[in-house]
Amino acid sequence: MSAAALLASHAGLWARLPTHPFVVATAEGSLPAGAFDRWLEQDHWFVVGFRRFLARMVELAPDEGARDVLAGGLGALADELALFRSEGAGRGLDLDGTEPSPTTLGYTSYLQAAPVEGWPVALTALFGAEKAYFDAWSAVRDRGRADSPYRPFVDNWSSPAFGDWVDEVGGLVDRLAPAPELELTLGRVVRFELRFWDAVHVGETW
Ligand code: MP5
Repeated sequence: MSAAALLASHAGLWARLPTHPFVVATAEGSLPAGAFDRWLEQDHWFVVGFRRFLARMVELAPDEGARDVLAGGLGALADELALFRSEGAGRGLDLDGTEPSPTTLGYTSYLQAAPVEGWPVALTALFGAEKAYFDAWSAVRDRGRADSPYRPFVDNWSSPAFGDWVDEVGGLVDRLAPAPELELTLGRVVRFELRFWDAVHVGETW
């Protein structure tokens, strides 16, 4: 199942990622500080959950080539968590003292449960989450101001190195046999991504 065909099967939903109000406001520099703080807290929880999912996927990989690709992503997550912690501390946030929101917990729980469905479904979910962030933050970079206070985050998810890694993961997706559940999985992931932006934008609470 080509990664491009999978993305095309949800082109309408996918197009809403780079035009989401949170993403647009981040690019324009008009995002209220409180909304960015909420994103920082919640994305920190996302990455905490995602790292456990990725580690499970390293274990599940069907061959050493695929395992090399996925294991190559783990180091970047340690750097991301360090960036969240230093930026959070600079903004007076106590990240560990917050709770993941219902949407964050729902999304990370969905990802962590995906390996139970097998490698094709779980790999599709992993690819969708990473590709969604690359596309959204690349849009921020393209539209955004060079002096944006969010530059370290923009650079992290729109960098050529991250883009190359997402393409490598897409190359693993290309090797999957087509199956209806892969389209279903990608659709769920993109809807979770949109919900995630909604939740941090409006400030979802329990
Ligand atoms: C990613 C993320 C990218 N950080 N947050 C959400 C809501 N979706 C995708 O994942 P990673 O592991 O930070 O590259």
